[in-house]
Amino acid sequence: MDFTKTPGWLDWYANPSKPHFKLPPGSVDAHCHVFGPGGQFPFAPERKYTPCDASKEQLFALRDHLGFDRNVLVQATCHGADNSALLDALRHSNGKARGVVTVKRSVTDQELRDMHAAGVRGVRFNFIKRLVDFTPKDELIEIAERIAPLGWHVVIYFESVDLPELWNFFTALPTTVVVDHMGRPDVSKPVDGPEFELFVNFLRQHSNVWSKVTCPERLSVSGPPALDGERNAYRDVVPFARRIVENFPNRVLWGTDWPHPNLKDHMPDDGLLVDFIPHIAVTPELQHKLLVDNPARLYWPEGKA
Ligand code: 0GY
Repeated sequence: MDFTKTPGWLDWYANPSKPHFKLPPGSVDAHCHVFGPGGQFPFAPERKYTPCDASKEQLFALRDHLGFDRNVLVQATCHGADNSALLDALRHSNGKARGVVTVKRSVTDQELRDMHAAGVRGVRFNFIKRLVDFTPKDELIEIAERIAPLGWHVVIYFESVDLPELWNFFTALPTTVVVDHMGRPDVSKPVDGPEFELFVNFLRQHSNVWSKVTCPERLSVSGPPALDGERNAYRDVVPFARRIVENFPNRVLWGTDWPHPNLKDHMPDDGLLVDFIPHIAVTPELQHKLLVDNPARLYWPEGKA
C-alpha cells in the first residue's frame, strides 16, 4: 500500500553525528518507534498523521551508531492498536528490544501472552487530543487490571494542563506508571511554578510513578536546536529535566524518540541529542541510573539477554 506523508512533516535526520558523550555500557534508548514500512505494515485508518517509513533495521543501525545497547519501542498512534510492526521489530532484535503496545479491551488473553513472549512489558494510554480519539476510562482501567498480573506497566502521555483533571484516574492505576516527556511542561513557565510543581508532587506522592526525561526538541521554546554541532541544545528544558533526574534518580528513563513523529520546525541530529544527556544527568552515577539501571529494572528484570 502507498501512503502520502502528512504535509510539513519532517523526515528523521539521515546522517546523525557521533555523540561526544560516551554512553555507559548497557545504555537503553527507552523511547523510540518504528513506522511501517507502510508497504509491509500499513498505517491505521484512524491515524491523525501519516509518517515517513522508519524500519526496524534503520532503528537498530541508529542504536549501534549512537552506542546504545538496547531499545524500548513504544507503539506510535499512526499504527493505532495494530502492533504488528512493533512486534516484528521485537522478534528480530535478538532480545535487545522490549515494547510498549496499544490494545483495546477486545484483546484476548492469548494475544497478551504472545506479546509478552515477544518482549512487551507495557501498554500506552494516550490523552493527547491531536493524536488520538477519546477512549472511555472504564476501558482503560479494565486493560490496566488485565495487564497488571503479567508484571506490565502503563505508559501515559498527556499535556501538563490536563494533569489536574486526570490525576484521580492516574493515581488509581494498579501498576507502575511511566509518564512520557515529563508530562509535556510549558518550559516558558518557571521550573518552580505551580504547573511543574504539580507534576513534581505527582511523583513525590506516588512512588509507583516514573518519568521519561525525553523530548527536549518538542518542549523547547527558545532552543537552540540540536543541529550544526550544537552541544548545548535546548537549554530552556534543562532545569526541568534536571529537577526530575535529581529528585527521582531511580524513576527516570531517557530515549531518543526516534524517528521523532510530528516535528515540523526542525529535525534534531540524534548524535547531538545524546549530548543533551550530561546536561540533565550531571554525574556518572545519575547517568548510570538513567541510562542503564532504571530501564534494566523495568524492562529486563530477569537480567541481560
Ligand atoms: C512521541 C510523541 C508524539 C507522537 C506519538 O504515538 C505518537 O504518535 O507519541 C507527539 O506527536 O507528540 O512520543 O513520539
